[in-house]
Amino acid sequence: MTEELIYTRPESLKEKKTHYCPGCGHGIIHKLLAEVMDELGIREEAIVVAPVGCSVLIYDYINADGIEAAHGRAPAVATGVKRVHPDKIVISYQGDGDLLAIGTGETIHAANRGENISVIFVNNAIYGMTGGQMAPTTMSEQITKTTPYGRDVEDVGYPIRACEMMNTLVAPVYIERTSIHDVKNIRKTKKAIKKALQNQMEGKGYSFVEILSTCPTNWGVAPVKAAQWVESAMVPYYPLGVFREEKEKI
Ligand SMILES: Cc1ncc(C[n+]2csc(CCOP(=O)(O)OP(=O)(O)O)c2C)c(N)n1
Ligand code: SF4
Repeated sequence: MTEELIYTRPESLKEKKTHYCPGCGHGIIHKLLAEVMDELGIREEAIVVAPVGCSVLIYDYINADGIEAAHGRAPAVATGVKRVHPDKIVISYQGDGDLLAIGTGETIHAANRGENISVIFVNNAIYGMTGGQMAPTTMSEQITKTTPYGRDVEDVGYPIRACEMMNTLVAPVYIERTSIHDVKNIRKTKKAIKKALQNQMEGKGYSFVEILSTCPTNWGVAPVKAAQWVESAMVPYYPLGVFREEKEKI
């Protein structure tokens, strides 16, 4: 009997034991990013901007150059890196606390300037790293450490839909929301990441991929339940799909 090797670790992914919790979406998304980098042959051209949050250690996993930004400042750092090194492929990888709380200003203005960068936004509806506080994307009535009776939208506002907000801007060329709650959607997510990187390689401009993800630990559920909750609670409020595929004509 001959044995066929059907899976190998992408070259762009380091051989490193994961620090992520079981069922965390970050590990899946890192692997997709690494696979896409291999497929596009850009491992040596890529510069990954690490956020503050659980994925701060992305530079321990992705086998490419990287730079760490202060909390929320990844789009500003990515802008600087890309402008100094226009031939590099600059990827800003951020969570919801990073991108949509402390970094909202940087996020909107980098998108509005149409920087030729690719932003991967991991929306797990909570602050993972710091122990599960409410994020801007926390769902209505969702229990977190800072909303023990559920998110009261009258008190703290409604969860922010990042893609819809981005879609009000003229400059972005590509805006899509995907999810990693099942295999079909993991595959779609990979395609979206690829498109965002290809756009940059072709000099098209700013691409934004929001990925609905899981944080079983801070949601207080097992991994399978976490994936089900993404589908049943998050997807209806955060609809999946392409919001923009090319620059809006004005
Ligand atoms: C200016 C600043 N404010 C707050 C913090 C504390 N802090 C570190 S990570 C984090 C939350 C990160 O959550 P998110 O971006 O959603 O990423 P996740 O851990 O869920 O992947 C916070 C509030 C900080 N490091 N710097
Ligand atoms: S706390 Fe949440 S986001 Fe952080 S590693 Fe664990 S599951 Fe992932």
